[in-house]
Amino acid sequence: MAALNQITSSSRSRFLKPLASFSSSQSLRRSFSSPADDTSVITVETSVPFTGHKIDPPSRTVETTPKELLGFFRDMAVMRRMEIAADSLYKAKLIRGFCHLYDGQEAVSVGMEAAITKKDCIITAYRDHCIFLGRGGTLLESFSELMGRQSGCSKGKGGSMHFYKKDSGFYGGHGIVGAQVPLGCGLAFAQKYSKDNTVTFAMYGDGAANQGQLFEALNMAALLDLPAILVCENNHYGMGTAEWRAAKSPAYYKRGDYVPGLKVDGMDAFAVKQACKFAKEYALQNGPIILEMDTYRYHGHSMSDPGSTYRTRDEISGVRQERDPIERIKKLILSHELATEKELKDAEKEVRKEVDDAIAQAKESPMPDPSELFTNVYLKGFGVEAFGADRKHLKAVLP
Ligand SMILES: Cc1ncc(C[n+]2csc(CCOP(=O)(O)OP(=O)(O)O)c2C)c(N)n1
Ligand SMILES: [Mg+2]
Repeated sequence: MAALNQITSSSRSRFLKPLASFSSSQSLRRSFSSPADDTSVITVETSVPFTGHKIDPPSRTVETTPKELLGFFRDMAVMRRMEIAADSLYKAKLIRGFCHLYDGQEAVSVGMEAAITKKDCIITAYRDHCIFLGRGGTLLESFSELMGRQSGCSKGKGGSMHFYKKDSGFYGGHGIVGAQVPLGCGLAFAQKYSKDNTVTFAMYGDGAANQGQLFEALNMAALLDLPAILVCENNHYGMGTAEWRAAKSPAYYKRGDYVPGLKVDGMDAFAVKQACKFAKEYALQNGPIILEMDTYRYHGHSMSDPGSTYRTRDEISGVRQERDPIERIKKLILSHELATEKELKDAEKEVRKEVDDAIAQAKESPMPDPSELFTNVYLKGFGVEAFGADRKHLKAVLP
């Protein structure tokens, strides 16, 4: 029962380490009486059955371990706290520009990572902070990027919407609604071409699901049997527009027509894990598949949206009470007696401290040098030239 205490006490500089390395580290092994304990098999049922479109859905029974359960709790607690802290930093004007928070949707990232490897690729839209953490990014890189500092994952030049981590298969971080889906299919094309047995998860929202480019990309992916998994994170709103006002059919898992799909409880990390494992196997053999993750965002669309004009407070608090992804995992931990309530509370306190420490460290990092303004924009030596309006007068050769 001392599991969580020991997890927390061993995590002094957690903000410098990626999530995955934390949850699989020696600290957990020390928490149990024998090394076999933290990997002993626990069987859980998903909250609701999967619903399939043109495919038989996987089983609701999912295998896990104490180590995974505690890791899920911890990783989601870090994500939640990071987003809440980002909200405060924004209000204090330390984060500027666009900022879209992910709290409520954490189970999608955590469940997906549990089913795949860092050789698989992920690409997403602008709600990208927690996806980056899930891929192994650190709190320090995240807060630095949010505050436009040099130690950010995009050297402080991308900001909230442009987090990247290519060394573990994270390709951003995109602000144009839906545009990441064709790019994701391109990644899947490269994976098929190089025969490396990996897949791409291209994530998009329910609003983006109505975009034409998504269907064009899906058509090509299906023609070429690309290992592309289209993940529709259905949080039920595109900005302030409810799904039913924007979509004639909000059954997004069916919207691929000839491409099979699966509807998944995106608030249940184990359902997400099961669905992503299933989808990866399917996509490697057969080509694209759609996963609709039924999820919810607690914050408004972005920082300029209080999030309460187009939905009721009761709706938000109802989801928190009934479906919260962290509470679900907490209940499982308690029912399997892997930790006590107090240990979980202590772990949350420790997470808070790690987040605060990371923010303090990020504030120490300088802003990018002005000379960085034109770096990483054009590839050097490609002869990019800027002409005047008449297209004749050469104005500048860009670096
Ligand atoms: C092509 C394009 N059109 C419009 C916008 C403005 N816009 C930004 S986010 C958004 C809503 C997208 O909602 P959804 O796909 O459900 O994603 P969520 O924000 O819910 O995660 C819109 C319309 C944009 N960024 N790009
Ligand atoms: Mg949405």
